[in-house]
Amino acid sequence: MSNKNFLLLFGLHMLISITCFAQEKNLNLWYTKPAKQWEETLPLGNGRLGMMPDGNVINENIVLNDITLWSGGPQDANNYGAYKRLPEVRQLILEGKNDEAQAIINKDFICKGAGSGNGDGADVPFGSYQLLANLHLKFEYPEKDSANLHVENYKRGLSLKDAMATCSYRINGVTYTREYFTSFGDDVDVIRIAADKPGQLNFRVAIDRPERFITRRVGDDLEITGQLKNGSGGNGMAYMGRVSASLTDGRLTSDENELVIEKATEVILYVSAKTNWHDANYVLHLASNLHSAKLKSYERQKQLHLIKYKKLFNRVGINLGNTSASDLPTDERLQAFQKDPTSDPGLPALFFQFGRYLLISSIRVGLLPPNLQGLWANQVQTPWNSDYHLDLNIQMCHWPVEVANLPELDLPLTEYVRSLMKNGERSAKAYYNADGWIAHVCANVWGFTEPGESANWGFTKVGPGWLCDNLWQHYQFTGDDKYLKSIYPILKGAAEFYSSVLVKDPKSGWLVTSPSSSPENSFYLPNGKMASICMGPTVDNQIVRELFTNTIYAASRLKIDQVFINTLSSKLKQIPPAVQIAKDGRVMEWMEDYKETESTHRHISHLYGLFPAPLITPEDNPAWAEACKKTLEGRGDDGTGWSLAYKMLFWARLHNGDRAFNLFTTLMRMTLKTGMNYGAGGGVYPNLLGAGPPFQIDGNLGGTAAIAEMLIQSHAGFIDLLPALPAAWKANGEIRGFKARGNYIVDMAWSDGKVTHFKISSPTGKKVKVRVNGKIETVSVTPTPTTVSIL
Ligand code: FUC
Repeated sequence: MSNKNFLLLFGLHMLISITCFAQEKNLNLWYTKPAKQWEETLPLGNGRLGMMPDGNVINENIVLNDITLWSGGPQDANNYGAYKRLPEVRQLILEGKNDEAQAIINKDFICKGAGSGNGDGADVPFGSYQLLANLHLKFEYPEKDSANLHVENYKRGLSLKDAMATCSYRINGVTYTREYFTSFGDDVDVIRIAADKPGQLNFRVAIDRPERFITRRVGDDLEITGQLKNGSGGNGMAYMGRVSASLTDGRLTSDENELVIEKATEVILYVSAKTNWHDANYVLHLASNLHSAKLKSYERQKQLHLIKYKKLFNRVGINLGNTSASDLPTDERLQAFQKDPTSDPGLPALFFQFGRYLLISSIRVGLLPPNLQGLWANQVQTPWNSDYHLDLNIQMCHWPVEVANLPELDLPLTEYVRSLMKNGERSAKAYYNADGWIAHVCANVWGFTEPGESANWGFTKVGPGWLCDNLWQHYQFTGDDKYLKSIYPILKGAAEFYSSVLVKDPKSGWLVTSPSSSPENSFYLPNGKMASICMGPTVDNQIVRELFTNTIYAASRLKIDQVFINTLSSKLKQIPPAVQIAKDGRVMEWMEDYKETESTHRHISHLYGLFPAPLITPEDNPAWAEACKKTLEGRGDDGTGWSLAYKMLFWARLHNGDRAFNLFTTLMRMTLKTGMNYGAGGGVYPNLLGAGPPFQIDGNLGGTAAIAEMLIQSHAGFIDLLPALPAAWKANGEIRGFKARGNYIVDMAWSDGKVTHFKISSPTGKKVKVRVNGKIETVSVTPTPTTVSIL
């Protein structure tokens, strides 16, 4: 082909790929009835403030959140003498007396005091993430008796494109509408309530919470204030919320602690809220946010909100095909999907974009990473305190961030991890007399790094290494050396910790962590007793291998710490291989081929090397990949929401798209159950939020990451297009704006299971290897997208 023709073709495909991205249809969740329980309400958030309206016609309840609002307070719960018993514990493990070792851990290697309160820590120093308040809107309609209200055309929904919820209905020929958003503009909650006939709005506004609050009127506004328990008998974090109404007509008065609105046509409610977390001037900031918001028109506020939100949301598009199923109300759609998962390829696309929406809504640069429920909570005692679980959950919440082109949203996690280091050094000394830092399983906004209250879950030490994997992914995707420099002390501190606690296993000669455990799982000793304390669980070996490798790379790239590099390099050679295969062909979870106490346990941490780490790939080690498959077969295809999502990710890395898709179907099982579940039965609520149950956002965000992983991977030294495409998405599809490691942006389209064209750009411009339709090719990449046609 002549150059001219090539250019022509090239230009043509550029044009095709730019113009052919079909608009995503229906990026909406919607329902024909108000929410009956919180798990049906629609989540709004601007990274700090959250709001969940239930859309009730007469008594609307809107749960309000602030991501910083925690009870409890700082504490030092380290048992400083603990490390002195390490030799004894290690010896017992070597003698196969893990149960006796565990008894010592349970006595001396746990935190002092109440710890996490076994997941109910609201009233102890650990604390709990809590709801901010309930905002009540009590409507009156001309027909006095609410039982006789004849409501027509009821509809409520959430637009992912606009980050706005709406609700509309008709009563007696009057159409009422409500619009809600947590403004990315002036950082306040905004609710517009309107009637299409003049003077029809009559309602009262109240605000409260289950405990520790005072409500009062301040001028025309309503104010709620209080201080949560610090867990030691005193006052902890302070908060304030203020509700203000703007009316175009009608009357605003107040009665006791309620705003009373009469005969209005349009009312805008603003809620400004703040806590004193890292903000001594929170009252002032609350007032100034409210003031700025009220100076602007509703339309202007909405415009500001949309501009800021869309800057992030619009970076990525996904189209897996659309059918009429996408027009169904979301709850019905979920049910139809269970009957025929192939009938609605729009649902996985919606779920993917919902995950991106949740990330944008629950993470703001400068604040905290999302907790177990992101930013949404309706209780004072949230499940597991809605804390930061470091043995998988917080990490999973960040897995979609980079590939879904929201890299800045990884930064709060980085800063959070940095903030744990100081206390983590204290815990490293107390329990292990070790250098570096450790944070165990449960962490909070108060810097809790001590072990949990029980050896069988609280003593796991994957935290530092697993968190460093997340930080490393940000570096891998962005290639930002300044960031690498900024995280180096975190990596180094984590590597120092593991380096300090490695001991030589006299049997194998390997260096392994001891004592440790495999997250939340336990095993039978040959004498039939149960234990979880062991040495060298596979996940630790994989984490140490990955962390040391990355830390060595970082130090070499930054040209620092040669002596430390030498130490790590020499230890790295003595770490067990990433995988050891058991007699039954599965990956061994522990150094010994123990039988696990629960064969379908939700945690599968010994496949950490398959995902998120790139230590096991089917290309480089097919035997290990086979062992991973056998392991997954053993664990089965059910579990909590997050466990289902993790299994999807594993199968995607094993290039089995259909298996991942089946798990996705299970993840889409609709439930209304809220009791704590540790086994089978995870899914989603009608509002698409992940159900462990209870609501945990990791199921959403893990599922989002998994959908991406089915379409594009980049961990094995090349960009892999359609590595695990299920039959259900084969016919046609396209993605736009996804990121690959190396700071590439990738668009592609496919038809009949084959990539038809793709486009890769990179601000730095370089050559990259791409596997496309089974063949690896090298593609030159420039800042302007290069379209490669496969036709
Ligand atoms: C771990 C998991 C549970 C739950 C909790 C928050 O304990 O094993 O399933 O996700 O964290």
